[in-house]
Amino acid sequence: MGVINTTPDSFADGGTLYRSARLDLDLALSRARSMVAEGAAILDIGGESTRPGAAAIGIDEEMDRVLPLLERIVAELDVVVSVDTSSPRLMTAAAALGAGLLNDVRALGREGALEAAAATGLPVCLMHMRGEPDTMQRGPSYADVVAEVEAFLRERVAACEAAGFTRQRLLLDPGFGFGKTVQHNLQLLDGLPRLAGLGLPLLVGLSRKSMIQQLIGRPVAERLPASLGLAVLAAERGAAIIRTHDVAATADAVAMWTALKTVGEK
Ligand code: 7PM
Repeated sequence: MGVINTTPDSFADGGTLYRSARLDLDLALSRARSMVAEGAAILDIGGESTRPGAAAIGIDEEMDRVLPLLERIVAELDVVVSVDTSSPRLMTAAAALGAGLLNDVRALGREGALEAAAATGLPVCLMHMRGEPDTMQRGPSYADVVAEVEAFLRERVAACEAAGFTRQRLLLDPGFGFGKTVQHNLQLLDGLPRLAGLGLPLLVGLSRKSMIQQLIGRPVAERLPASLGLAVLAAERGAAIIRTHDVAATADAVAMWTALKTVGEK
């Protein structure tokens, strides 16, 4: 899953897709095109910055950042487009324009989101987040982070099934960095097999995240090697979808893991 950040402050690529005050559509589309060429099966586009401390933006601004790009990608590229949003209105609009996956960092927790997502018929990624982006990194604490994330995801799956979702429409994500310390992130990475035990595909987002800075002091521009290591570690522990800013490099790293996994199967 390739990440196309359409937020001006997107930390991982420094808002490079914003040239004028508005998102440069052509630039974003060429980035989408190259990610598909590099092997991305899914492109994730999101308009809301979920940077710790980020101020929430209005729904109109979020729609404005996402929908024009979604339309262009659907029209011009052969790829599943995931829309990273918690907003029911945007979920409905995105599905109508050809989105193939809804990616909600709030696991359909917003008012109306469960019903709106169910009505789209689309698959949904349910991610765990503790609190809200503007405060989630202020001393998050858990008795047992893996158990608590598992329980949260189990509850969200049950809520989705009660709203009419079939299980095969659901993906789970522990939400690395969303209300977690470095230790929590490492415990969750080590505990992925337990989350895989829920029997649903796991999506993980570790690419260029701040745990790399906290563990080995790398600035954003120098986090690719560690991100590749984390991608392979996650694959080894059961991740089915790797969310990354660096598609070609990640595809190659995971291809080596896959080759080893399938050794002797020829
Ligand atoms: C600031 C902080 C900017 C964090 C961007 C981010 C995930 C996601 C994001 C994830 C799923 C980033 C994140 N992370 N969706 N959206 N899982 N499902 O690193 O880990 O892009 S935004």
